[in-house]
Amino acid sequence: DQEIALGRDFTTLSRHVLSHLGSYSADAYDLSALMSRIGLAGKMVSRHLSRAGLVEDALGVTGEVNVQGEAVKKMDQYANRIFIRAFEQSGLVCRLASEEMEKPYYLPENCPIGRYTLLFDPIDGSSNIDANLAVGSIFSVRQQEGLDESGEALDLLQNGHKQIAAGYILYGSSTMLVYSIGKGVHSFTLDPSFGEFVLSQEHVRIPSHGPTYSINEGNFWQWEDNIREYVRYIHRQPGYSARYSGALVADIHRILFQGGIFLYPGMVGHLDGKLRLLYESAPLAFLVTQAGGRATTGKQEVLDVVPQKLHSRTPLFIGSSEDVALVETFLRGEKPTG
Ligand code: P6P
Repeated sequence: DQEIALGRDFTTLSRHVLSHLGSYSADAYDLSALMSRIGLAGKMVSRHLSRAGLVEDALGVTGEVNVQGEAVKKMDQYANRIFIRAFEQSGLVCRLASEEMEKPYYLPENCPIGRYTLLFDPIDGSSNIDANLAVGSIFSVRQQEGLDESGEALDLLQNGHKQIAAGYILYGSSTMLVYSIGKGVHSFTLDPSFGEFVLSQEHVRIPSHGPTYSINEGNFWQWEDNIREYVRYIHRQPGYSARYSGALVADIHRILFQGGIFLYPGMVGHLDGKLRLLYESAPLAFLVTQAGGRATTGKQEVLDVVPQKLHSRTPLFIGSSEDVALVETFLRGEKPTG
């Protein structure tokens, strides 16, 4: 009723973070302010995407390859700049690392040590934009350790348990922000009528099994044989549906809420697969694990992987615990019993 709606409308992102941290310490306020800046960036990316086809300099509607290629790059770079601008003069984040930047970007006014580092993929699945399909942003927050005078950001080359917060923004039929600060997974929906992310679900739990398997079967002959055996097995099982959107965030969102598994295996010539660890697989592994699911590279838990480089890739098998366990059975060269 009205009271419930009022309560929900006033559970904004920043207030939710504070309430879940259960304290009003400086750290809690910083993290709360950081999350609301991420929400601000998400609102701005969402607005730009919704006008992409109309705003001349965003996406060429002519569809010529060079314009589209350039336009998609423009959108990726535009979204990248939005995230950077969101943290200028914030005092919170000294360093940003993203798929769009070879080297980390430093905010001099917040450095030499501005507490946090934001790792992000500003637009994940950007090839979907000119098809007007869902895309997402993925973010991960880590504590900056040391002054990073070399600019090599070596303190980022640590495992995913170092993440303080992680989540994504899904620009779909509605714009949703799903995040965790290590105290469960919570989802917010952008209410465009007053431009706020409003709490839609607390303590999201992924089902232990689900009907969706999400993999690009166009790569069938590039996979190792155990993965082909797994997919042939799934084809013979009743009750599975193949869903693959080309945008990781959209596929993971479906699986987080309905159960199932997303797979991006290694391939011939790309044994580490395609997805980046620090700002794609690790934040999503943090989130799915917090919701009671699992994420593995096939050899180890994604959260345990120590990257060699900022843009290291890993294979990714992520989703419902039972469905991840089934893939692991095939990866061991075994067949499921029963
Ligand atoms: P493929 C988008 O380029 C992306 O990084 C993810 O969002 C998506 O899941 C994957 O790559 C799609 O890759 O090789 O299946 O087109």
